Amino acid sequence: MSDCIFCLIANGTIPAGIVWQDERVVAFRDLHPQAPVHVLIIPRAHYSGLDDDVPAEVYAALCAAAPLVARATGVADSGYRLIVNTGPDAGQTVMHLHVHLLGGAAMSEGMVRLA
Ligand code: DGP
Repeated sequence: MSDCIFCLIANGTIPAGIVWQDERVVAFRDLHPQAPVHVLIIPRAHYSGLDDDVPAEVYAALCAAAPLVARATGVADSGYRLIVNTGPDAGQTVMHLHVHLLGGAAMSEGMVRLA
């Protein structure tokens, strides 16, 4: 989608701190980090969120990317948390499916809330 900020990041039009990518998935640093390591993992293809008939292979690619992104950002051994905000009550602000990967410090309750 031409007006989707994450599509523009995925296709290189808008710069972002990309930490890992392959043919299906791009991972980049969140603009407003909630943890020492806060990366967004997105599919290159546009889906607005979990309710957008996302093919199973897209979920597989996102999940498979997570440990590789964790390794690339140095949190694979210390641990990390994955979060998918869905809809207004969860505080989803960008309507392009994305997985938050958080790590780099012991989790506190505050790090769970990403609204
Ligand atoms: P969510 O609340 O789950 O929709 O999270 C969206 C996240 O996207 C939020 O933590 C901030 C981040 N974000 C929004 N715009 C940009 C951007 O232009 N660049 C980057 N790197 N992150 C962005």
